Amino acid sequence: MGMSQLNNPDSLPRPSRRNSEHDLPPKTIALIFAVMFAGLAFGMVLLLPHYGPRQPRHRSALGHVLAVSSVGRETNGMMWIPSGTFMMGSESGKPDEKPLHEVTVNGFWMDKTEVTNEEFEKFAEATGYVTVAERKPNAEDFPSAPPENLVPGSVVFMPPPGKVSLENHYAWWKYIPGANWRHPEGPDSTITGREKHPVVQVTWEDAQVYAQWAGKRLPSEAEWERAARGGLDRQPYVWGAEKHPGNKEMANIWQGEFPTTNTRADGFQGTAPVGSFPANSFGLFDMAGNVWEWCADWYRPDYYKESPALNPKGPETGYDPDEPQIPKRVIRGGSYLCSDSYCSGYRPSARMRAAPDTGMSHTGFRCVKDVP
Ligand SMILES: [Ca+2]
Ligand SMILES: [Ca+2]
Repeated sequence: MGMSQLNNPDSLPRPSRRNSEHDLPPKTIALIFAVMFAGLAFGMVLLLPHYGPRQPRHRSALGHVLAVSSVGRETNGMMWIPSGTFMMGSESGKPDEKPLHEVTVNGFWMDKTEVTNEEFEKFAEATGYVTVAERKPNAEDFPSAPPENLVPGSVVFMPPPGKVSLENHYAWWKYIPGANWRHPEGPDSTITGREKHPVVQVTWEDAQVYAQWAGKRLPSEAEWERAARGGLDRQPYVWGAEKHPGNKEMANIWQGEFPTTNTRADGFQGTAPVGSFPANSFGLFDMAGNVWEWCADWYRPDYYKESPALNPKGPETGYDPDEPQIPKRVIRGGSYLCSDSYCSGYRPSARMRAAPDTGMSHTGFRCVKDVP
């Protein structure tokens, strides 16, 4: 069984399969499973309350059962990502994904899912925090903007009525007054009924404040990619090599012609409730698609040429050649707007960047935590 199958419940070893392969008498099988489940229960009692590195995976059939179970090593909605060495980047990806290079990161805990509206609401209620999009922009920060444009708001995806050049992203991104995390598409929109959807319209600064409040932090870009790959080596997708294993849609992305025609083949036009698609081998949901996720690092397209091999934390400053005047932070994982014709940003090696003071309707975050 390949590791890519670990996230597919249909591929877990089953008693019937083992029985037919080895032709064991029923009593022996019963004994094996009694021992297995007793060991499993004991293991869970030992493991669950503790922080620390996971046991190494075993390759036997029994080991697979245990490995799949230890992937469920969860505390307060966070999964343990064991320390490890992996190949970061891609040989065949975009220039900023090169060179493919070896990186080692220490173990850490990571939120199983993107932070949801419900979770962000708890934070906002507890702290009274007002997000960037809810504040009136300062005239000093935007000296060239006419005063009537200095109104709170955020950037919203608005599909253009017809075919447009993919070079001009202003054709589908609009600054909408009154858009913020409570009203993701503008003042008339609401998050009611979207409690389990990822929060959007949060800036890097908003995400930082939330993380601090939660006793967590944003992941480094290397931690994010290590977690997204789920222990798979150099695979194009977070679930493995095939785009549609078993003909299934594995992530909430965009099917059809971007940005005009979304066929919703995966069932979702916009964001989906977190965890609507299979988890990766580390038990993390939506590491491909749904919403982009803020990372702690500054973005530089050439960073991989010089990044340290151990726990890289990103460059000292941000640089986006397309907008050199605006330093950007890294976002990862792609979103419901990622199509193969346009960004393919849901690949685990794909890098993207965004202005840290700007919220968007396709960008959220999740947090990580170190071993205390
Ligand atoms: Ca979709
Ligand atoms: Ca995501």
